[in-house]
Amino acid sequence: MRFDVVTLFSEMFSALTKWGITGRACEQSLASVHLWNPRDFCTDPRKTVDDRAYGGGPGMVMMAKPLEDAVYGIKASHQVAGIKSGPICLLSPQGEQFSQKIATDIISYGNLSLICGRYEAVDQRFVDRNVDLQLSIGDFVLSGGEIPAMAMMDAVMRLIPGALGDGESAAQDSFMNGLLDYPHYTRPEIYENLSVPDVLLGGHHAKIADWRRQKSLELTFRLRPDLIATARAKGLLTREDEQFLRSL
Ligand code: 4H7
Repeated sequence: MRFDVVTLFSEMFSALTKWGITGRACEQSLASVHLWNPRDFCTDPRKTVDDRAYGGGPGMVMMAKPLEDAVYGIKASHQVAGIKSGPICLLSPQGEQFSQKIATDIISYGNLSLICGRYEAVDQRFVDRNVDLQLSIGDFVLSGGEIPAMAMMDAVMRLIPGALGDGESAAQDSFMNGLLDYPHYTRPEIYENLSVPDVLLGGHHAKIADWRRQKSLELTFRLRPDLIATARAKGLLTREDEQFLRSL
């Protein structure tokens, strides 16, 4: 999976490329992150990437030209590599809500380009001419698109075959089955007078699986009833699941 990221702050991406599961995926070349600085595409000596907003108001606007030239650079580089360019995505508070479903869709594109906005906004003409989709990680405003880009890239990288180690499985991740995760426990068996549920100590694997499934269902029912409705509509709930839900 290849990511091309247009950002004024390329160093931020070492948080993703140097650490943990995403760092390992990059090291093993299961994922690659290509960073593009719009400043490198400026032609003026000052390397200007922002300017005041037409119509007035506070804050600066990212200029269309350096961003568009960076996108042309990305597309030329895809051509050299002999790959078809995937979607160009702007991380934006106005975007469609990112989800596990979208993460699985992105994997199938093979490559994705991410545009990270800074300052007050991005010139709309760059968006209209170059951006295929806008994604948001939630209803809040950030100073830049870098953190949303990294959040999305992390979610996508976990889905690359081989990116997770033996102990980790994307298929078992919460949300892959449409439900919230069940509670987890590790040593010690008693912590501050609180014990681990008996069933987890018994070694009866079928009983443990049933308990975990029921905890997932119960938590999802109480905290995110909307997810139960969606899982039901997708046929992800068994007759036993439905019977258990009725008992709550
Ligand atoms: C595109 C356009 C994503 C990107 C405008 C990005 C939240 C999210 C950004 C802006 C983002 C999200 C620039 C508008 C900074 C606000 C103060 C970057 N914020 N910004 N301004 N929810 N900001 O996914």
